[in-house]
Amino acid sequence: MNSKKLAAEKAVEFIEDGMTVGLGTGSTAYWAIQKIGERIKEGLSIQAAASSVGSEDLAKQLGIPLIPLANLDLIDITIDGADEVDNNLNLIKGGGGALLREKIIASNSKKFIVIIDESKQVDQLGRFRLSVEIVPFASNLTINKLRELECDPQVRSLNNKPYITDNGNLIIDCDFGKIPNPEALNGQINLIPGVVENGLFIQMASLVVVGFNDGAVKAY
Ligand code: ABF
Repeated sequence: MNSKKLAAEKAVEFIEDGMTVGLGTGSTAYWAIQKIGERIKEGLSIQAAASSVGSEDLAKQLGIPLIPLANLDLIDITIDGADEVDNNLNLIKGGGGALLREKIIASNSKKFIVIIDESKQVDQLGRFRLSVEIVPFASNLTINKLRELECDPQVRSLNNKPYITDNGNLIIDCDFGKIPNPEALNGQINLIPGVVENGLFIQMASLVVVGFNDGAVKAY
């Protein structure tokens, strides 16, 4: 049973005609975009904004009408994955490298639905390294400031080169261990000059839809 697909398809049921829809990024959001594409073929009329170049390309292939982020005022509903979700609806996102656009879209959405498989549920955030997007031109200085927060910062790489985001920035993956106060850490990180955004999404989710390996789907 594909638990990511189950959660994604459940979330897509919330989309109605006329809505502006935020498209997430990653292997769970992939299934949501596929399902939206199917519903468009059946007559659903929406416009969508993508959180990454990858999701934009997929949406184009599926005939989903797109609107540039710069032209948007408000998004009705956004459906996106996460790397971890705790019991207070706090998230770690950013494993896919699209956290900046994802956070902008989520924070401008009337409803933000997070879709996960059961492995992403945690009691306390921090098992997954926290991604921090930084501007590249002063990277060592910014990384030193992150290190002062005691997190073992590592520059993300792809094919032996630094990974560059859709926005031309670097991703620093930081191991904070368990994060007892995500809200405070979010503030501390974003106060560092050179940091663009980090992957902590504090109580932004309206609904979490979880797919289970046995075929169950639960929302809370
Ligand atoms: C995006 O994709 C990210 O914010 C998150 O890092 C990742 C989740 O990945 P997947 O759905 O592929 O497990 O939503």
